[in-house]
Amino acid sequence: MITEVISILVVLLSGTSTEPCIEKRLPQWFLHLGTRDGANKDIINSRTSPGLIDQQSWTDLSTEEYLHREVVKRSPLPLVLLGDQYYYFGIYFKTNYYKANEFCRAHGMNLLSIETEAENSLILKYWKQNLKKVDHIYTSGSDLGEEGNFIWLSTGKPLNFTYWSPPQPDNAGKNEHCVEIWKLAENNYFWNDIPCTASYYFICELPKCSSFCIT
Ligand SMILES: [Ca+2]
Ligand SMILES: [Ca+2]
Repeated sequence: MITEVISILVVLLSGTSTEPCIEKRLPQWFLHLGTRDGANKDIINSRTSPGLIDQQSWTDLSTEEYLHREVVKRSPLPLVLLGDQYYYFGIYFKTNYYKANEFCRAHGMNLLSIETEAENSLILKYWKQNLKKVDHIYTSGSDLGEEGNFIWLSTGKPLNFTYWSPPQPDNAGKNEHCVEIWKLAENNYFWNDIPCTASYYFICELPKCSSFCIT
C-alpha cells in the first residue's frame, strides 16, 4: 500500500516538485471507499486522457481543484456546495443522534457543526428553498458530557455562534442533550436541544483539508 501511495504521489507531483502532498488533501471517505487503488488512478490517468472522465477544460484547473471536483463527482452521496464547503443533507431517512454520527463518519464526513452565522444562514437558505417539508435536522451539538456546556461533538469545540430561540436550550424533562435545527413555522428556524434518541433527519459535512490532512 505504501509503495502504491508513493507511486501515485510521484505521478501527481511530477513537474510540480515544490507542491506539497496532494493525497493528504483528499477527503477520508475518498480513501475509505477503496478508491485509492481504483478511482484515484483513474483520476490521474484522466489527466493524461482528457475526456475519459471530465470533458471540461481540465487543463485550466490546478491539480487540487481538479481532484476536488472529481472527488465530489464520485461521491456515492449527493453533496451540496454551500460557501466553500460540501454538505450531505440526510433527508432520506430519520435516525437518532448516535446513528446520524455513525452514518456521517462511515462516509468520511462529520455530523454538522455550525461555526459561523454565515454557515448557519447558508444552510437555512438552502433548507428553505429546497427542503420545505423537513422540520427537524440534527447537528453535532451536544451537552452529553456536561449539562449546559454545549460543544460540537464533531470538532470538540464550544458553540461560539448560537441560534437558540429562548427559552431554548431548556433541557425539557432534564433529558435534552442534543442540538437540532427546528423549523417551527415558515421562515422561523432556530436551534433547540432535544433528546438524543429522537428520530430526525441530519446533515453531514465534508471536512475541510485542515480537518483531515495527515502529515
Ligand atoms: Ca461547519
Ligand atoms: Ca429543548
